[in-house]
Amino acid sequence: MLEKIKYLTAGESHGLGLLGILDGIPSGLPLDEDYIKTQLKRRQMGFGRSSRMKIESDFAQLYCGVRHGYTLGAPIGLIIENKDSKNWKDAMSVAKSTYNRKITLPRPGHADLAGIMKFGFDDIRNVIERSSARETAMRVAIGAICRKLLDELQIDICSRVVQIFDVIDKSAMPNGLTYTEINELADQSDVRCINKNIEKEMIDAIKDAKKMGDSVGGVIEVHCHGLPYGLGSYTQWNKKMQSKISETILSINAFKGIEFGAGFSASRKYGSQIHDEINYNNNKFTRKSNNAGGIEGGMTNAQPLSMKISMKPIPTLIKPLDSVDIKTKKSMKAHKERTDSCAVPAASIIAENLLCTVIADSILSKFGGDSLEQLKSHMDSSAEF
Ligand code: EPS
Repeated sequence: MLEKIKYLTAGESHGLGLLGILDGIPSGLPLDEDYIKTQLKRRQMGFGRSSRMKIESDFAQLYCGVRHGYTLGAPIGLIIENKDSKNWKDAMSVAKSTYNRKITLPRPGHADLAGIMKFGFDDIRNVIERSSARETAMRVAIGAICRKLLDELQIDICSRVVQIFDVIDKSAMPNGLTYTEINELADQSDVRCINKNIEKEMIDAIKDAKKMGDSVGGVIEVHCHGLPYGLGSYTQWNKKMQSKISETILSINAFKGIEFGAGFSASRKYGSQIHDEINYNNNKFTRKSNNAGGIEGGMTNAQPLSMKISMKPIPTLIKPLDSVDIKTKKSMKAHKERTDSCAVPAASIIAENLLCTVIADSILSKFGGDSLEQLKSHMDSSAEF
């Protein structure tokens, strides 16, 4: 659970828009809508997205909490308009309406069946609207504000796609590039794959899935550089850094697994092969490797944080699976509508920005400060990192 940063989102996929409130950002952080827009634009890219991404050009209006380009230390309010809502006026009317088209065929893998059972609905549209990954647009906007705070502290985040379906990019993270440069390289690719030899195969895998009316998932890597020792803590179960990160990352739609550093592969190795030996050079502890992925004992260890996350294929299928009509109980094919055949590249951007909420929260918990200036001076006067 986050301790210092609090946020909530609201909004339906085809309603008027998405709302967000972010609390806990110190005063004095330079912030403008263009900075957030850059991250929102990155989220909309990627081969395999549906035509919805052509309708939307996501823009988060900074509604409050910012004055003359600087945060006030007050809650920050955000609004993202759903441009598509004009096509859904009757279907999504807040007031009573004569609109009576109900969706009754739950999609396996989506929130549909459990959602109607939970809330007692007879129309799956009521579930689809809020369970849609459209909501992540607002979370990216919120994450982008946290990212801006991290920029000021020279903490960088990058990501790349390393697998789509069964096409795997086994190349190591390139040496000698900054995280900004890695993101630039990934952003130039339609699938955010920085290995040009593999990129085309990934695109072909998405094309094949689309042709078959199917969808594909994949695996992404996210890295964070510039962290001090001791974010998170071994002293209590819910303070451990990997728990905090996992809680947030696994809340992203369709994300199914996370591993840190060598992750699952460590279970096939001897301890002597996997733990990162310690050296001391130029007044600093250094490591010969980073198999721990930057976390030991639930705390950051001043090495780059590194994780892999797997995303399942999106459950809306143009060639739908078997389902049962919730009203008639007759076997039917599941509901289908406009869908993405792959959203893994977009998901990597969501993961990057949501990781920023956790890192910003942990930095604020450790160092404190009501203003950016105070936070910076607390960090400067703290121990080596
Ligand atoms: C999304 C908007 C949605 C989907 C996608 C994410 O647009 P629409 O439902 O109007 O086509 O493209 O949602 C899902 C993948 C899902 O399963 O709900 C977006 O803005 O990211």
